[in-house]
Amino acid sequence: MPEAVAGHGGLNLMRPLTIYSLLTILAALALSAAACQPFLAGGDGNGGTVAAEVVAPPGGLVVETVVEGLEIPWDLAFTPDGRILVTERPGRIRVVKEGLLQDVPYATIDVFHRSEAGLMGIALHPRFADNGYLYVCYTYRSGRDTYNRVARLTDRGDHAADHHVILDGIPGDTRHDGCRIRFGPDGYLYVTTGDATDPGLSQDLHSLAGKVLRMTADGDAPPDNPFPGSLVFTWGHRNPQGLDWHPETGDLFITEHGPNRDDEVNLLRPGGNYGWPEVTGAAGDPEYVDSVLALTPTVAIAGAAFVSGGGMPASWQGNLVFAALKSSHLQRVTLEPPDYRAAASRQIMFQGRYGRLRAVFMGPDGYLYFTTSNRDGRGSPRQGDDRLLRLGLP
Ligand SMILES: [Ca+2]
Repeated sequence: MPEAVAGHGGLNLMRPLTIYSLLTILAALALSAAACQPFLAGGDGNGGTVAAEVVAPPGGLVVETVVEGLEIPWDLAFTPDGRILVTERPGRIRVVKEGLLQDVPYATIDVFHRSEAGLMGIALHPRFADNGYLYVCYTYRSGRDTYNRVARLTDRGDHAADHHVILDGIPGDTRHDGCRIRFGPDGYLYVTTGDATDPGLSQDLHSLAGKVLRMTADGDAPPDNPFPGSLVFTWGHRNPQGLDWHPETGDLFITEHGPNRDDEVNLLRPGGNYGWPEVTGAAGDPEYVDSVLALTPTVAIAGAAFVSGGGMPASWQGNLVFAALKSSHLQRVTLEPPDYRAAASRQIMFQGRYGRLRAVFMGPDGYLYFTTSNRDGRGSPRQGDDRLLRLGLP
């Protein structure tokens, strides 16, 4: 017998069924509405109203497992001679040679591995083929204090040696350590730093925390940095962990973890203040730079890369792909021509299929590489985790 008003305590099979049916109908309505209305308007620079379309794994593309059995792979680098270097957060650089993950680490680094902290970014010097220089960013302890640093290593074939610190004393903590590092088209090294859970530091131009830093390969300030003599390129960041340049325009974009709202994709303008902790997303305050895209609810936005290469479809070229840790997906953002500075549409892919995803990297072979992060203490490890995966045309 149906019950008009649900009471507590009574055994009633009808009620859950009814609610379930109602939810099913609502979900179906939502799906059909989404299908009829593919995307909200983009390109108005309002930083975050572009709706995401959840799509099945893209037709024609395949995902291959490159290697498995990694532990919290955080970042990747491809050497000119075909090796893949993978940082593992506990403090190892692993090497994939001729498709095989070598048992012996390429390098072991003494890091402070706790919660989100540890060994993170890796980048090769633009003239790596000549000088063998590679750079890493990691967390360390000094007394009772926690910091991050950038160090240079030298390739010795099967291993790396000559650990040389180029910048240290970046405020750190067990969370919000930034540490994505990349050499730009201008030959300078860009380093993201987090607020080290002290948000006020992001608004302090004398602190290295909550910034994107720009430096020479020796850790010095380039002559054309926006604040003379300072490494600071942009400020007011919370915890940026993705960084790449648009293949056509050369614009630098970052992804940045928001608090309980507004994960951000930002286009960096030299000297720009991106607002944290005063504002988030696209606040419309002239003192701060609005985000290109803001995601609420947050997805825990992580690594990011622009697509450019023959292993990916023509329609994907110039799209920004980023990984989501918490929401366990890849997201593809199409930017609005002709200047590619506003989001036009976005798609969510592989929802939940591989678990938490962290690094995204455009391989020199034209395929898009990404990594799982299910062994980081916040996921559910599956067989083979963590994995390095490759997405592309068959
Ligand atoms: Ca911001």
